[in-house]
Amino acid sequence: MKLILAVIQDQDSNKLMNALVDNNFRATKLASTGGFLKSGNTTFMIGTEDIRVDRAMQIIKENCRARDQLVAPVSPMGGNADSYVPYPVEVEVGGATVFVLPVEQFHHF
Ligand code: 2BA
Repeated sequence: MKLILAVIQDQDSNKLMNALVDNNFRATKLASTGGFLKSGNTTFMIGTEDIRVDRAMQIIKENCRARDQLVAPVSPMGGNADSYVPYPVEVEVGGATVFVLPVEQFHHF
């Protein structure tokens, strides 16, 4: 068994959850925060048999798309003024960032 952890954008979360449930995957949605943008994103926890990992990955790819997001400049007050960027910078936020972990034990009481 594997545990898939997928960090995705909030905008894609309902679509992804519906697609997973339609394909008989069990998933848990967690509210999370990205360390770089410090804004909300969504983390899916999907427990599944090894042979279904590729299908789950395909569904994630089909339902999550990359978007450009603006990073607001952070005030240099109390920080290092040398690295201060006075204008918003655009970064591309995935798609999805996915980890696949082996599951040692699974219990469902
Ligand atoms: P954030 O940390 O808020 O990062 C958002 C986007 O900012 C990233 O998109 C990337 O394009 C950019 N970025 C992140 N760190 C950067 C840096 N040090 N310098 C320049 N640009 C940077 P994604 O790579 O698609 O990541 C989307 C979200 O996935 C991340 O949100 C974070 O919540 C999660 N994530 C990404 N890599 C991870 C990792 N290795 N471990 C845990 N979570 C991760």
